Amino acid sequence: MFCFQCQEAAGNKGCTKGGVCGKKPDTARLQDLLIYASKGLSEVTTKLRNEGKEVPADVDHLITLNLFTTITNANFDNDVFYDRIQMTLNVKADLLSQLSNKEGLSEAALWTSDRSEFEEKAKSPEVGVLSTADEDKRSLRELITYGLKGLAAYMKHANVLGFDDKEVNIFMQATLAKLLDDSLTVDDLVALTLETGKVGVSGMALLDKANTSTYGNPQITKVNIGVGKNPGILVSGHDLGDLEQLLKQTEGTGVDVYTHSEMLPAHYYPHLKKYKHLIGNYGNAWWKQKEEFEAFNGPILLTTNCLVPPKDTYKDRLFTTGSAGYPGCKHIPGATGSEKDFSEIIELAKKCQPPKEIETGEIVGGFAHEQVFALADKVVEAVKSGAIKKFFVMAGCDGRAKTRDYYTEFAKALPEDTVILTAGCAKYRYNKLNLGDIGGIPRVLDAGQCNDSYSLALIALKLKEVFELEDINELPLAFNIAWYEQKAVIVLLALLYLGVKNIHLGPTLPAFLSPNVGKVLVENFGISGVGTVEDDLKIFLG
Ligand code: FSO
Ligand code: SF4
Repeated sequence: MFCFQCQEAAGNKGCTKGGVCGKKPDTARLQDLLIYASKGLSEVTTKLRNEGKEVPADVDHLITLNLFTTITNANFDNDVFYDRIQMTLNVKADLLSQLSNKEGLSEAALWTSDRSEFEEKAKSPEVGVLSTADEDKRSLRELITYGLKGLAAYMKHANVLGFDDKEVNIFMQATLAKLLDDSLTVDDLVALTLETGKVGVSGMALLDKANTSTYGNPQITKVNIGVGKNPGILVSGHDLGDLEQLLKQTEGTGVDVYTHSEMLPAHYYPHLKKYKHLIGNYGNAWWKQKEEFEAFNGPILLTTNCLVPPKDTYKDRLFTTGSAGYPGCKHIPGATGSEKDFSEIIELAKKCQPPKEIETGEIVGGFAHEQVFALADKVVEAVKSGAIKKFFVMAGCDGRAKTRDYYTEFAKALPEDTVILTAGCAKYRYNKLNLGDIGGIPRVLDAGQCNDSYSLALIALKLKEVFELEDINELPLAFNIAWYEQKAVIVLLALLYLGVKNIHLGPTLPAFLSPNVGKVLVENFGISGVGTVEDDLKIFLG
C-alpha cells in the first residue's frame, strides 16, 4: 500500500505498512481501486455528455459517495469497497454500451472484472498513487483527487437534503477523467487545481444553501457540555439529515440525543434546536473517541468520518451509516435522502446506563454568516475603535498529534484585542479556554463544521465590502489553519481561488506536495507551515 492523503502520513512521507489511522493495507488498496474505477466511470460519463447524452443523477451520486467513502477515517470495511467497485463497474458497463465512439478510451475506462479479481487488480502498477511516476504530476494529481474527495463530501451532504448542482458533478467527473490523461502537463494540472478550488466554492455554497434552507440560519447558542439523567444516543460525524431523523424517531421515547465532535454545530440551527431531547454536546474532537465513547455508556451513531478503530468494550454499541463503516459494527442502511430506521439503536439505548459526566458547563457558538452579518455594526465599530485589532481564521481539523498543542498555545497567546474565527473540529483546541469577549463579541466565533468554512469566506468578503477594500488581503485578517483530511484540502483550494494569500498551514505541510509543487504554492500564494507560537505571533502581528 501507499497512502499519503492525510496529515498523519507516516514520517510525513506516506503509510506503507498499514495506516497510522488504522487502515489495513488490503483496505487501502481496495480504496485505490475504487478511485481507479470511479475515474474510469467518469471518463465514460464525460464522453457520453460530449455526445449530448444524459447521465442520470444516480450515477453522479454513486461517484460522489465512492469518493467520500475513501476519505480518511470514513470506512474501514473491505466488503463495502468490494460492493462499491462492483456497482461502479456494472454502471460503467451499462453506460459504455450507450457510448457511440469508444475510440481512445483509457485502460481504466475499459476495465471490466468481477470480485474474484479485485484483490489482484488492486495490486497492479496502474492502480494507486504510485502509478504516476513523475513526482510533480503525481503530487498535483493527488492534490486534485483529495480536493475532489472533500468536494464529494460536501456534495453528498447537500444531496441528502435534496440539493444538487449538475455543473459541479460534471466538473468533478471531467476532472477525474483528466487525471487519467497522460498528455496533461504540470502547467495544465496547476490550472486544474485552481479550477477545482473555484468549483469547490460552488459546492460549499450549495451545501450552505441546503443546510440553511432546511434548518434555518445558525443562531448564537449556548450548548450544554454536561449530561442529563436519561439514557442517551451519541451522534458523531457531519450528517445533519441523519441527526434530524434520529431526533424525530427518539421523540417521546425517554432517550436523549447528544452530539459529538463535528456534530456540535447542529445545536445552532433553529430547526434542530427545537428538539428538547437534543441535550448537549458530549466530549471533544474525533480522536478522543476511545475514552469518550467508552464513558458515554449508550449507543453511538457515526454518520461520516472521523472514525477511530473502536475498542471491543464499546464496539457492540457503535453503529455506522452513510459513508462510514467498520467491520463488525452494525451499519444502518439507507440511500441518499431516504428514511432510515434507527429503531435498533433506540431500543439498545433504553437498556443502557445514562452517560457518565466528563465535563460540565456551556460553550457558545452559532456565528455563521447571517448571525455575524446581524452583528456587523458592532463588529465594524469594534474594528474602527481599535477594540478589535485583528481576526485570526483558525479553522480546520483537530488530530492526535502532540504538535497540535501549538494551536491551544497560539490561541492562549493571542493578544486580547484579537478574535478567532473558527469552523471544524480544530475548535476543540481552544473553545473551552474561556478567552472572554470584546464588548460582547466572543473572542472565539464558531461558524460550525468544517463544512461551514464557506461562512468564514463570506464573513471575510463582507468585511472587505464594509471597509471598502480592493483586496481581501488588506483586511486585518490572518489565516492559521490546521488540516487533517481531504475536506480541508478543498477548503484550502477554495481559499486560494478566492485570492487569500499567506495562509499558514499546520501542524505539518502535506506529504503529497512535492518540493516543486510546494514551491508553486509558496511563490504564488505565500503558503507556509507553522513555526513556534512566539515566532508565528511576531510574523502575524508584525
Ligand atoms: Fe474534523 Fe474529521 Fe470536520 Fe474533518 S471530524 S477532521 S476536515 O473529518 O471533517 O473537522
Ligand atoms: Fe496514512 Fe492518512 Fe492514508 Fe491513513 S489516510 S493510511 S494515516 S496517509
